[in-house]
Amino acid sequence: MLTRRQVLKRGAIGAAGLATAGTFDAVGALAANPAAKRLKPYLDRMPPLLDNLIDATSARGATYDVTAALVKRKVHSQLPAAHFFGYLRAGGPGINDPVASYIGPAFVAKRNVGFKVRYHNHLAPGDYRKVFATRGARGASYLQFPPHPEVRILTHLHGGFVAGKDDGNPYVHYDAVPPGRVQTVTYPNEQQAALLWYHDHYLGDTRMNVVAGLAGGFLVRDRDDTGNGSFGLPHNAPGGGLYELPLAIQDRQWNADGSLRYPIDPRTDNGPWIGEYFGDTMLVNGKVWPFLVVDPCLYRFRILNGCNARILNLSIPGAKISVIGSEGGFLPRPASAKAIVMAPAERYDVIVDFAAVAGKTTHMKNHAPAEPVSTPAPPLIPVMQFRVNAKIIGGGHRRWPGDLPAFSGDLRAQHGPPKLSGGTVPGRTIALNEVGAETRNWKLNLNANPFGGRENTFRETLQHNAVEDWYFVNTTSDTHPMHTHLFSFQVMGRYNYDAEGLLAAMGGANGVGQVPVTKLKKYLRSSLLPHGPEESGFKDTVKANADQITVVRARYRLPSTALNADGSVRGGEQRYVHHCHIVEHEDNDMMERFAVVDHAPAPPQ
Ligand SMILES: [Cu+2]
Repeated sequence: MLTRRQVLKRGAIGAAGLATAGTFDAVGALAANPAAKRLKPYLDRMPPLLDNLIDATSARGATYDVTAALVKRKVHSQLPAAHFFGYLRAGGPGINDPVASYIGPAFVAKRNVGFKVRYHNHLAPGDYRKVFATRGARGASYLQFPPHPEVRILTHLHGGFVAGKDDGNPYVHYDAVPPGRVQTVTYPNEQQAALLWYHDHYLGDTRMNVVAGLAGGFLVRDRDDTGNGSFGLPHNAPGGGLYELPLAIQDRQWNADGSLRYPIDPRTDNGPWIGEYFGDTMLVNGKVWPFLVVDPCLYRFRILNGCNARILNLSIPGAKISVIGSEGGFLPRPASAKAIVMAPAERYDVIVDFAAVAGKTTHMKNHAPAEPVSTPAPPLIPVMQFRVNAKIIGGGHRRWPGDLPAFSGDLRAQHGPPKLSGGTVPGRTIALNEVGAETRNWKLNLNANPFGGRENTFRETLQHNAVEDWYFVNTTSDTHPMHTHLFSFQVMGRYNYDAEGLLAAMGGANGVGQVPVTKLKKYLRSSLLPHGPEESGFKDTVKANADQITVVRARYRLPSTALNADGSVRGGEQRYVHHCHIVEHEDNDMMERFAVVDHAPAPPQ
């Protein structure tokens, strides 16, 4: 399977090819896909996902079993049921349950209550062909697969503060989990309340495994965020209304037979490859363009951008929106917002007030994000419908929450400005490169070093407990959502810079390598621009925009499961990766290894 990643390039069908779909229709571009046009929106109820939980809040040390298997699900009432990959739990929806969502069970964890999970791979050879049965103008896309494509998986807890061996990353588990095998992990949950998610991370096939359905939610609760109305937050009443709901948003394409459509480059012969996957329908919690009946009061939506590549810009006309949290937990203070721009894997914790639209219908919409965000995605505006009751009938309230819990561990306040703005915090550059865009030799990497095979030893070596700034230097023409495993960070801000000048001076065959931070100074074209108000908390995924250097600050802490009794790093080092979360990019080498050790040299300055 690995040869697929190593051999393939995306060819000429790049981002621009998808955006101007006219020349691409023979192999399944958006314009050539009639299935979406026939689908009537807002026919299907949004699955709340709360009926498929693994409550792990009380059983310290318990073990839960989750099985990845071929499932049959129906994503829209006008489409037949079709095959997906699903994570299943005992007592949850079965293999053949058209009503259920393909999204996996949501774990509910409690801070400092650890547990184990066994992820079983029950996917069989040939299951790719059952999911990706695209019949395009040039035949079936499954002809691109080898005759017996084995489905390997590797489950990563995104946002999880875990030891390297429990992380589910290709630095530790390069060969992933073959069919019939089990991945056993320990989640200590030594972290603040937040919405995490688990999803596949098998290098080279992540984009297929995720688009096929291998993802689920993971909610951490703590003293501040009990889920029972702490801080006046909307919550789910037992037997009553549901006021705290996950919204997992994903774009997908479909064939008329209800099966997934993944447009392909016809010139490849060992698996479908495109530069970015953009859908022409939007799903929330596993249903296409669903509706949700709401009361005219406050809701708490835990929004996940679960798309492979699409950057969302979400708004709800008539409703008042306030962002209270991001990937790492609550913000220091709520941030009111007209729209929320979310790249793949970003999560926002949002309060929405429907009072002003009582008795009416409103919609969540997705408009093209404004600059400096840059994305080749074709437009896809409708997301979901809200049918607002005239009166509150489920026990909800309209009392806007007051102060959020005290914000702790603020690295921004404690350590001053970044080095390039006169500060003293050590910095490290991570250069984002795209070489030969729109050509057959298209390739991506970080720091001029493609992730490559297991023989690649290039990595960032980080000292346990050190505080550092990372400078994501984007030399490409698009926004990339950069995601760090293990640690969450604070966004310090962004500098505009002269990308062409930097490329001309320091670019090689693989783009720009790891430049000492101080060498970036002469290319800056602005002072440090402030981060958005919704970026004021801790995050694990940040939008690194084109023509900008995005600075984030982190402390490289490790969980107890990665430390010896004397506080030293277990095994001498703990291994992780960081990468772009456009899944097609992550599969195409835009990923880098890092290790946390007891004593590391300072980064090049
Ligand atoms: Cu990317």
